Amino acid sequence: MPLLYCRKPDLERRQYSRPIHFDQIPRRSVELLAERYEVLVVDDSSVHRRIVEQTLARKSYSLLFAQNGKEAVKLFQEHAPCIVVSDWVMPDLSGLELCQRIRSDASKPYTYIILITSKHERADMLEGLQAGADEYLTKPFDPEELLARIGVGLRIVELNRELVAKSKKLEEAVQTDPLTQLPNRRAIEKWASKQLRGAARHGFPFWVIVGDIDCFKAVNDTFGHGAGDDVLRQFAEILRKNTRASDICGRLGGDEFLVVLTHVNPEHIETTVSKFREQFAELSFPFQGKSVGVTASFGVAGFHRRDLGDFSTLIRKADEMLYEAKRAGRNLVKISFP
Ligand code: GH3
Ligand code: MG
Repeated sequence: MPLLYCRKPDLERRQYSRPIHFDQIPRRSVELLAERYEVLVVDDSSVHRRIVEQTLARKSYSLLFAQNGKEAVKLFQEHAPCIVVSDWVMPDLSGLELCQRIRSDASKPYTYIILITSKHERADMLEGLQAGADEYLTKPFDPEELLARIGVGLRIVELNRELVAKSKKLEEAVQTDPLTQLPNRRAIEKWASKQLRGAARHGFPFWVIVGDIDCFKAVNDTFGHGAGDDVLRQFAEILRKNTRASDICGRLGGDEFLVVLTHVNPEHIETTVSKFREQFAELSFPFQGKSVGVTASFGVAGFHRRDLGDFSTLIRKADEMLYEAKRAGRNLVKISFP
């Protein structure tokens, strides 16, 4: 029998968009906040499950119940509850093994595990903690203590969520160009090196395109740095809207941008890149009461699985093509076919 039953609180569930510190919010809000926390209770004894349920019913947690370890693993995979309150001795999978399974799953946010067991020895407690439990209570447990331990668990879970959210933001920031919000060189290189290995293995077409704004220094010198920034943002927008979600475009630095396209056949690459060039050349910038047009040149290098080249070699090749386009008069696309 898969899921025994799952009790949700009667109160309407509230969504909070960002983590909140417990000590920053009024008491009533703390109660409401509890509703977004799922607590998984695991015990093969229906009597013990009922006792834990009655204790936790004083708070508005979302409760999930499993009557054995296997059910608990299934519910954990589906719900990723932030707190697990588990018995130790169970017929199929013990509480210790459940702890180990939960700790070995790095894809889930941190789960606070409380073991409740009739094992009273100090060695048992140490074994439980070493298996991954955060807390250890012996039966018969004190309901007040269980609630207090869950409170500690929630503080830790909340801090952990905050940390994960902050490090995700930081990770995004170091990989994003602040002016255009496009990925920067570091992000593109990381993504492209992986894709290039895929292209070598599976033989799909892979193109590196370097785009550079023509005479951009003159835009800055004539209309000011703010106008130059507008041009950079518009160029970025054209690249972004013409790049599929499965590909990538970004800013290398200055007025130089990079696009990596995959799965485009050689007979279509010129038309595809010319679309970037044409759309940008069609724009008109209203600078100092004038309507100003700006163009860009593109160098393209293709990869074939026979090649041994790495990503930086491809950028270098695309750069050579870019200089050819500049030499030939600008507002052009030059391609090095693999
Ligand atoms: P070419 O056609 O040969 O590419 O000539 P160019 O003038 O575009 O090339 P150059 O490399 O001489 O000039 C690029 C300019 O881009 C110089 C630099 O001051 C300017 N630049 C670099 N980063 C920024 C930025 O973030 N904002 C603005 N407005 N200008 C920038
Ligand atoms: Mg330039």
